[in-house]
Amino acid sequence: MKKSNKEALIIVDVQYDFLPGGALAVSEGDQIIPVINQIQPHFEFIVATQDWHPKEHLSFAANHSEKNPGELIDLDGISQVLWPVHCVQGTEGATFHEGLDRSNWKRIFQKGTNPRVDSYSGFFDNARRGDTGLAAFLQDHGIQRIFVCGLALDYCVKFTALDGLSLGFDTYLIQDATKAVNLDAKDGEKALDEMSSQGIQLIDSSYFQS
Ligand code: VGL
Ligand code: ZN
Repeated sequence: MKKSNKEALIIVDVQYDFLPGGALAVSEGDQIIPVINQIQPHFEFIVATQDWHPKEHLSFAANHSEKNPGELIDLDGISQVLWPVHCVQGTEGATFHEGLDRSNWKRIFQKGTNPRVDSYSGFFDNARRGDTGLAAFLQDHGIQRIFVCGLALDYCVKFTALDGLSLGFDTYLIQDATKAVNLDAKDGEKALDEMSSQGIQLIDSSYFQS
Protein backbone atom coordinates (compact mmCIF):
# COMPACT_ATOMS: atom_id res chain seq x y z
CA MET A 1 0.00 0.00 0.00
CA LYS A 2 1.19 3.48 -0.81
CA LYS A 3 2.21 5.74 2.03
CA SER A 4 -0.15 8.65 2.46
CA ASN A 5 0.12 11.56 4.83
CA LYS A 6 -3.67 11.53 5.15
CA GLU A 7 -3.60 8.33 7.15
CA ALA A 8 -2.69 7.70 10.76
CA LEU A 9 -2.04 4.60 12.82
CA ILE A 10 -3.33 4.82 16.41
CA ILE A 11 -1.68 2.32 18.77
CA VAL A 12 -3.79 1.93 21.91
CA ASP A 13 -2.36 1.08 25.35
CA VAL A 14 0.33 -1.52 24.58
CA GLN A 15 1.56 -1.32 28.18
CA TYR A 16 2.90 -4.01 30.52
CA ASP A 17 -0.20 -4.06 32.74
CA PHE A 18 -2.31 -5.18 29.75
CA LEU A 19 0.17 -7.87 28.69
CA PRO A 20 0.55 -11.40 30.09
CA GLY A 21 1.88 -11.10 33.66
CA GLY A 22 0.43 -7.59 34.05
CA ALA A 23 -2.21 -6.37 36.50
CA LEU A 24 -5.02 -6.37 33.92
CA ALA A 25 -3.59 -8.91 31.54
CA VAL A 26 -5.12 -9.50 28.14
CA SER A 27 -4.60 -13.12 27.18
CA GLU A 28 -2.14 -13.41 24.24
CA GLY A 29 -1.82 -9.62 24.22
CA ASP A 30 1.91 -9.92 23.51
CA GLN A 31 1.18 -11.64 20.17
CA ILE A 32 0.14 -8.35 18.62
CA ILE A 33 3.52 -6.65 19.18
CA PRO A 34 5.31 -8.13 16.12
CA VAL A 35 2.19 -7.46 14.03
CA ILE A 36 2.13 -3.79 15.06
CA ASN A 37 5.87 -3.47 14.42
CA GLN A 38 5.40 -4.92 10.96
CA ILE A 39 2.70 -2.44 9.95
CA GLN A 40 4.32 0.69 11.37
CA PRO A 41 6.62 1.24 8.32
CA HIS A 42 3.48 1.64 6.19
CA PHE A 43 2.59 4.83 8.05
CA GLU A 44 4.13 8.26 8.09
CA PHE A 45 1.87 9.32 10.90
CA ILE A 46 1.74 7.23 14.07
CA VAL A 47 0.40 8.16 17.50
CA ALA A 48 -0.07 6.10 20.65
CA THR A 49 -2.30 6.27 23.67
CA GLN A 50 -1.22 5.46 27.21
CA ASP A 51 -3.53 4.57 30.09
CA TRP A 52 -2.14 6.79 32.83
CA HIS A 53 -4.01 6.73 36.13
CA PRO A 54 -3.31 8.42 39.46
CA LYS A 55 -3.20 5.76 42.20
CA GLU A 56 -6.44 7.08 43.69
CA HIS A 57 -8.35 6.48 40.44
CA LEU A 58 -11.97 5.53 41.15
CA SER A 59 -12.03 2.85 38.42
CA PHE A 60 -9.88 0.75 40.78
CA ALA A 61 -11.87 -1.71 42.93
CA ALA A 62 -9.27 -1.22 45.67
CA ASN A 63 -10.37 2.43 46.06
CA HIS A 64 -13.88 1.39 47.13
CA SER A 65 -14.79 -0.52 50.26
CA GLU A 66 -15.82 -4.13 49.71
CA LYS A 67 -15.77 -4.03 45.93
CA ASN A 68 -14.08 -6.50 43.62
CA PRO A 69 -12.74 -6.16 40.08
CA GLY A 70 -15.47 -6.86 37.54
CA GLU A 71 -18.24 -5.30 39.66
CA LEU A 72 -20.21 -2.35 38.30
CA ILE A 73 -20.72 0.90 40.18
CA ASP A 74 -22.26 4.27 39.39
CA LEU A 75 -19.50 6.87 39.15
CA ASP A 76 -20.92 10.40 38.91
CA GLY A 77 -23.86 9.09 36.89
CA ILE A 78 -21.83 6.82 34.62
CA SER A 79 -21.78 3.04 34.85
CA GLN A 80 -18.22 2.02 35.69
CA VAL A 81 -16.64 -1.44 35.64
CA LEU A 82 -14.20 -1.77 38.53
CA TRP A 83 -10.69 -2.86 37.56
CA PRO A 84 -7.63 -4.11 39.37
CA VAL A 85 -5.12 -1.34 40.08
CA HIS A 86 -3.35 -0.85 36.73
CA CYS A 87 -1.29 1.63 34.71
CA VAL A 88 -0.51 3.85 37.68
CA GLN A 89 1.49 6.89 36.56
CA GLY A 90 5.23 6.31 36.76
CA THR A 91 5.06 2.55 37.42
CA GLU A 92 6.59 -0.22 35.31
CA GLY A 93 3.10 -1.51 34.47
CA ALA A 94 2.23 1.79 32.80
CA THR A 95 5.22 1.72 30.45
CA PHE A 96 5.10 0.55 26.84
CA HIS A 97 6.44 -2.91 26.04
CA GLU A 98 10.15 -2.61 25.32
CA GLY A 99 9.78 -4.62 22.11
CA LEU A 100 7.33 -2.16 20.63
CA ASP A 101 8.97 0.07 18.03
CA ARG A 102 8.45 3.69 19.13
CA SER A 103 10.94 5.28 16.78
CA ASN A 104 8.40 6.98 14.50
CA TRP A 105 5.70 8.00 16.94
CA LYS A 106 4.61 11.60 16.58
CA ARG A 107 3.03 11.92 20.00
CA ILE A 108 1.70 9.98 22.99
CA PHE A 109 -1.73 10.86 24.35
CA GLN A 110 -2.23 10.00 28.01
CA LYS A 111 -5.70 9.31 29.34
CA GLY A 112 -7.45 8.36 32.55
CA THR A 113 -5.67 11.05 34.55
CA ASN A 114 -8.83 12.44 36.17
CA PRO A 115 -9.48 10.21 39.22
CA ARG A 116 -13.26 10.67 38.98
CA VAL A 117 -13.82 9.51 35.40
CA ASP A 118 -12.44 6.64 33.34
CA SER A 119 -11.23 7.15 29.81
CA TYR A 120 -11.40 4.21 27.46
CA SER A 121 -11.22 6.24 24.28
CA GLY A 122 -8.02 7.96 23.25
CA PHE A 123 -10.10 11.00 22.27
CA PHE A 124 -12.45 11.76 25.17
CA ASP A 125 -13.12 10.54 28.69
CA ASN A 126 -16.18 8.35 29.29
CA ALA A 127 -18.26 11.43 30.24
CA ARG A 128 -17.14 13.10 27.00
CA ARG A 129 -16.08 16.15 29.02
CA GLY A 130 -12.31 15.83 28.88
CA ASP A 131 -10.56 15.89 25.51
CA THR A 132 -7.01 14.53 25.13
CA GLY A 133 -6.28 16.73 22.11
CA LEU A 134 -5.93 13.73 19.79
CA ALA A 135 -8.75 14.82 17.46
CA ALA A 136 -7.31 18.30 16.96
CA PHE A 137 -3.82 16.87 16.47
CA LEU A 138 -5.02 14.56 13.70
CA GLN A 139 -7.20 17.23 12.08
CA ASP A 140 -4.38 19.81 12.20
CA HIS A 141 -2.23 17.37 10.23
CA GLY A 142 -4.90 16.73 7.60
CA ILE A 143 -5.52 13.13 8.67
CA GLN A 144 -8.71 11.72 7.15
CA ARG A 145 -8.34 7.99 7.70
CA ILE A 146 -7.39 6.25 10.93
CA PHE A 147 -6.26 2.68 11.56
CA VAL A 148 -6.71 1.50 15.14
CA CYS A 149 -4.91 -1.36 16.92
CA GLY A 150 -3.70 -2.30 20.41
CA LEU A 151 -5.34 -3.27 23.71
CA ALA A 152 -7.96 -4.01 24.69
CA LEU A 153 -10.30 -4.68 21.77
CA ASP A 154 -13.49 -4.65 23.88
CA TYR A 155 -12.62 -1.45 25.82
CA CYS A 156 -10.06 1.12 24.78
CA VAL A 157 -9.66 0.01 21.18
CA LYS A 158 -13.41 -0.13 20.58
CA PHE A 159 -14.13 3.26 22.15
CA THR A 160 -11.20 4.92 20.37
CA ALA A 161 -12.39 3.58 17.01
CA LEU A 162 -16.05 4.52 17.64
CA ASP A 163 -15.10 8.05 18.74
CA GLY A 164 -12.86 8.38 15.69
CA LEU A 165 -15.73 7.37 13.46
CA SER A 166 -18.12 9.79 15.17
CA LEU A 167 -15.59 12.58 14.63
CA GLY A 168 -15.75 11.91 10.90
CA PHE A 169 -12.57 9.90 10.38
CA ASP A 170 -12.72 7.03 7.93
CA THR A 171 -12.00 4.33 10.51
CA TYR A 172 -10.34 0.91 10.17
CA LEU A 173 -9.77 -1.72 12.85
CA ILE A 174 -6.79 -4.05 12.37
CA GLN A 175 -8.15 -7.33 13.75
CA ASP A 176 -4.91 -9.28 14.11
CA ALA A 177 -3.27 -6.32 15.86
CA THR A 178 -5.70 -6.31 18.80
CA LYS A 179 -6.90 -8.73 21.52
CA ALA A 180 -9.90 -8.61 23.84
CA VAL A 181 -9.85 -8.78 27.64
CA ASN A 182 -13.15 -10.76 27.48
CA LEU A 183 -14.60 -10.27 30.98
CA ASP A 184 -17.45 -12.13 29.28
CA ALA A 185 -16.26 -14.68 26.74
CA LYS A 186 -18.06 -13.05 23.81
CA ASP A 187 -17.06 -9.42 24.48
CA GLY A 188 -14.44 -9.38 21.73
CA GLU A 189 -16.84 -10.75 19.13
CA LYS A 190 -19.55 -8.32 20.23
CA ALA A 191 -17.12 -5.42 19.95
CA LEU A 192 -16.28 -6.41 16.37
CA ASP A 193 -19.98 -6.69 15.46
CA GLU A 194 -20.73 -3.31 17.02
CA MET A 195 -17.85 -1.59 15.24
CA SER A 196 -18.67 -3.18 11.90
CA SER A 197 -22.36 -2.30 12.12
CA GLN A 198 -21.49 1.35 12.86
CA GLY A 199 -19.35 1.56 9.73
CA ILE A 200 -15.83 0.73 10.88
CA GLN A 201 -13.96 -1.39 8.33
CA LEU A 202 -12.52 -4.59 9.80
CA ILE A 203 -9.23 -5.52 8.15
CA ASP A 204 -6.15 -7.64 8.87
CA SER A 205 -2.49 -6.65 8.67
CA SER A 206 -2.30 -8.43 5.28
CA TYR A 207 -4.11 -5.31 3.95
CA PHE A 208 -0.74 -3.51 4.09
CA GLN A 209 1.33 -6.19 2.33
CA SER A 210 0.30 -5.49 -1.27
C1 VGL B 1 -8.39 -0.46 29.42
C2 VGL B 1 -9.74 -1.16 31.15
C3 VGL B 1 -9.27 -0.15 31.95
C4 VGL B 1 -7.92 -0.67 28.02
C5 VGL B 1 -7.93 0.57 30.21
O1 VGL B 1 -6.82 -0.18 27.66
O2 VGL B 1 -8.66 -1.34 27.25
N1 VGL B 1 -9.31 -1.31 29.89
N2 VGL B 1 -8.37 0.71 31.47
ZN1 ZN C 1 -7.45 2.01 32.80
